[in-house]
Amino acid sequence: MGATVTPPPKKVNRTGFEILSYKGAKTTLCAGCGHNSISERIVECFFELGVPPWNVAKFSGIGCSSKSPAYFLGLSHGFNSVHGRMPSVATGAMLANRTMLGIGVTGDGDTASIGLGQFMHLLRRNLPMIYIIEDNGVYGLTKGQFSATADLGSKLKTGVINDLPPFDCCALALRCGATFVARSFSGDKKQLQTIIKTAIAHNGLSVIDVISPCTTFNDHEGSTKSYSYMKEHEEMLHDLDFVPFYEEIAVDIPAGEVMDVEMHDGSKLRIRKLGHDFNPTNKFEALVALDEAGKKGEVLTGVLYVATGQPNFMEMLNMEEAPLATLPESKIRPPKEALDQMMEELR
Ligand SMILES: Cc1ncc(C[n+]2csc(CCOP(=O)(O)OP(=O)(O)O)c2C)c(N)n1
Ligand code: SF4
Ligand SMILES: [Mg+2]
Repeated sequence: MGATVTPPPKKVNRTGFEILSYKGAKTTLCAGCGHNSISERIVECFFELGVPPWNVAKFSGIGCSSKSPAYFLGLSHGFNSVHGRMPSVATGAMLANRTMLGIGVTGDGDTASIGLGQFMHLLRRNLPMIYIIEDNGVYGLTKGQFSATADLGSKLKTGVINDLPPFDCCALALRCGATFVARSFSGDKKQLQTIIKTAIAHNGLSVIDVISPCTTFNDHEGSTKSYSYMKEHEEMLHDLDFVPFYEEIAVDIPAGEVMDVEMHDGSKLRIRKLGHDFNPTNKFEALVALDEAGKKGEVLTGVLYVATGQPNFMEMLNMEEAPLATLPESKIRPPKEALDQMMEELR
């Protein structure tokens, strides 16, 4: 008889789940599409932080990007809504059950073209959810027309040049009230992971604009959303680390080089200066930095703004902690006397 081989123990997270519990269906997106890398980062972040997948609600609109939620967190709740209308669906769902951790994944077309009005109202409400824009500058699903985030002068494969100025979703998010605003690149595994983990810990709206090249329609010479353009023009604001609340690491850090931002749950976003003297708690600095980078054709990545301690939409509305569907009749129906009094007043 041969010796029995014991398989290595399966890696589980702090809540006892394997990474398999965080995966979704096999992707149907094109090979090399940036959106696939973002799905992989979402899987890793939720697994590593030990978030139970059934406590997560996924939302999307229409587009290649909006198909992504099928490819991560297969055990979570999900709603694939109408083109550009994800914010209102997500707002309703999150109000109905504020115990859920909400994550929306959408495209630049879904957000900045048809969905711009919905996006702006989401921003001013500080709804506690993560809102990821998979930004490739085109409508990938409908064969690569320019979207409203396409840069001035960017060229399509057909040779057509974009002659309209872009909407910068991060600048909009800063101006209209989001309390965590970041930009990253689908090809930067570590930075994107840290940003998503921080967004998971943030109590408010987190907008993450991820430059996510479309290999089929917008990854050529002349495009400003291609892998090669990003490699040459990405300008990192800082080096980032995320320390979860359950894992405090004591490291000796020379004063002045590092800034820790304490998140709602006690986790820390650790920000180490690179070349820039930049304070991500100052919204005005972020807007100026974006404007200056835009003029030079650079793409600034990192955490542009973080404001902790601001009331989120549910707190402003003084909503019940419990999901609305679980409330007893005594809490959702006015008593008979109140109805009688109302009728009396209408007489
Ligand atoms: C109301 C409506 N208008 C137009 C369309 C056609 N349409 C489907 S996806 C899409 C754009 C998708 O672009 P984006 O959100 O950037 O996602 P990507 O495919 O680039 O990831 C459009 C215009 C639609 N499905 N519904
Ligand atoms: S068309 Fe573009 S955005 Fe859509 S899956 Fe293919 S590479 Fe990705
Ligand atoms: Mg797009």
